[in-house]
Amino acid sequence: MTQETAPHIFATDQRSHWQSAHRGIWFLQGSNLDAIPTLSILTTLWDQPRWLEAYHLYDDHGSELFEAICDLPEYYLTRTENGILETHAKHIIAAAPVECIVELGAGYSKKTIHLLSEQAHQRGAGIFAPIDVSIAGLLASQAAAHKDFPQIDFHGIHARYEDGFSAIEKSLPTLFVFLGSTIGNFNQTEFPRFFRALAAAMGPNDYLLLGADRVKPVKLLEDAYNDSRGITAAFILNVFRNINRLLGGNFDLAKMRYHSWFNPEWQQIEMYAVASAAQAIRFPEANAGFQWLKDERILVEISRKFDANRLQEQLGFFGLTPVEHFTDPNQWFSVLLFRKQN
Ligand code: AVI
Repeated sequence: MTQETAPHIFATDQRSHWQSAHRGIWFLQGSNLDAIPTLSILTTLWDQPRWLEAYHLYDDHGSELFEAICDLPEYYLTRTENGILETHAKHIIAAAPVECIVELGAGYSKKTIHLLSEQAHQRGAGIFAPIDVSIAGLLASQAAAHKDFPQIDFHGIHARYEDGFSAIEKSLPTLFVFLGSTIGNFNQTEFPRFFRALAAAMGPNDYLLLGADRVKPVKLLEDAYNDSRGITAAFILNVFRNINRLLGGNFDLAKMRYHSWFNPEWQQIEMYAVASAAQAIRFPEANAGFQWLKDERILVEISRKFDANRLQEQLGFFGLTPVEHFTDPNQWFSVLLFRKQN
């Protein structure tokens, strides 16, 4: 633990709650990111249909598998969004005159480099504050940022999105960046809850840059989530290995298979684990269990696909005004810039 004072990116009444774990990396005192999410897992597995919250997918192995997904030929999302950012970073940074860039769920911040590079070029200085629950990801982006952008101050925020963005000083002109179409993984309850909290945390004239995958021909969508190398299947089924580890469960990965499809009515890819044989699931530590019937599905993740105009209208209800819409030549993906109303 170092004895640094929390920087001015945090609101005055928040500063005393943040401590630095490593130099330039901050965490919220008293928050326990390692708390075992027993209640979430047990509750949703007892729902009908059974389902899981997507964040359980990202243990260390899950995070590695997701990085591998991003490089798959079928998974057009990452390279398409990266191309949009590379082409339009100059315009985005010129349109958003900010001092600070806060990235939500930054991972290794690979795509954000285009924005940092323009910030350094156009303004000669700035602050980069990625928020992530992975300390490894934050340390990697810190090392990269120090090396490539010494003129940009780095403050990594080791926290859940909401704890992180709610602590940012409202008078600091900030661009919040939420890429990768991660909003697509939020369900109908999580989506408004997230935007209500984010909009409330934004100061007047702050900006939001949002990456959103668009509705497109079904074959392209379904191939992106059912790759020929089986990496997506491994990523989705790995959640049960994680649950076994966290809760002492006995899911048998050899007795389940991956199934995904595009649900046209809900405009979302749905990713399931299907029991290929009946399994008596037990969680001895919680004194609980259920019978997972043959062919019964557990919904592990959804990935919603958007209509960019409707999304802009929806965010308008949260006080976010559309500023610009950037897309790729195929119009597969949208990067949307919004401004918080005064
Ligand atoms: C992180 N998220 C935006 C990915 C997606 O495309 O919905 C997660 C993913 N799941 C399977 N493949 C990729």
